[in-house]
Amino acid sequence: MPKQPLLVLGPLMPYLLEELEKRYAVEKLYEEKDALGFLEKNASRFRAAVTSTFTGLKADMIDLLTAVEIVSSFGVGTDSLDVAYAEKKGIKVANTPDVLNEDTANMAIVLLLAATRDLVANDRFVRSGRWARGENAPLSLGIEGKKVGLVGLGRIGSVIARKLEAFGCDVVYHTRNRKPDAPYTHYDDLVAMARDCAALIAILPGGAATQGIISREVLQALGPEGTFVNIARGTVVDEAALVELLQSGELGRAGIDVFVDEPNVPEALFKLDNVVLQPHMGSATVETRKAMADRVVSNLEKYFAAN
Ligand code: 8YV
Repeated sequence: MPKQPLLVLGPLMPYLLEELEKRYAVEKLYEEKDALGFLEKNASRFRAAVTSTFTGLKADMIDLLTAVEIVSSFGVGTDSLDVAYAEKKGIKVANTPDVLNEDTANMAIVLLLAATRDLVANDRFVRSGRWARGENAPLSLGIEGKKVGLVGLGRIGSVIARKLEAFGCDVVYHTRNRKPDAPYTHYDDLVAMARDCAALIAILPGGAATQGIISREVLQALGPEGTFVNIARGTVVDEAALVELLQSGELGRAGIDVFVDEPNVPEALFKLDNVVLQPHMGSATVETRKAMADRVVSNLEKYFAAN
């Protein structure tokens, strides 16, 4: 049987590409000099395509994928994928949920602990020789018994909540609608939750509906003793306010894995000791990225087995 043609829209990790090439006749759109011309001539040959949260899937691309029935995306986030338009065009969009929950949740916990314990600043303190010269690092903050607010309580948020309980934290959450099965206190009002909490963790989807939901007012309510952690999307927070309030100390500390214009990070953050920065590493472990890749493949396999 000739292999099913498969269109890959953007660069993928080598393991995933190898697994796809074992099963499909892979063609890489991003290597075509004239992608538009290529699609005009060849789109009718492709029933399936692969993309990622990084490459995305916009309406203009969907219009060019004239014969595509399924797009399998690497990543759980769909904010860069026009899922509604694709489904309107009868195209199924599949992502990679669940397999990244634990490692992404661990990144939230790592950033919370690293920020509250000034881990990176104290590492620099030692490397600078200041400790050896007799200086002492300032005391940092504990999280035991503290109220920690989750902005979002989906698959990853629920795993973070479970891990926070193991650290003796009092978990509360804010979502548009209360989750009847959630054993935690729900806050309708995000500012009120920030005021009551020692730390806020953003773990909600990106996109227009959540744009800037963590506003200047929310960050100010969290305050000089508060810590903000973001492993969701840069767009969910007012990034300019975040930078200003960390500089002025009106917001105590932050641990940030995602930014509005990745990989470009506001340089003002580089000089600050009260912020821990990561290059969007939430799911970036060998184990989890392999599991995500396997999920991209199994999404396609399941589709073709049934169609
Ligand atoms: C992605 C992520 O893997 O899954 C998501 O939504 O943000 C990450 O896990 C990363 O963006 C690579 O595309």
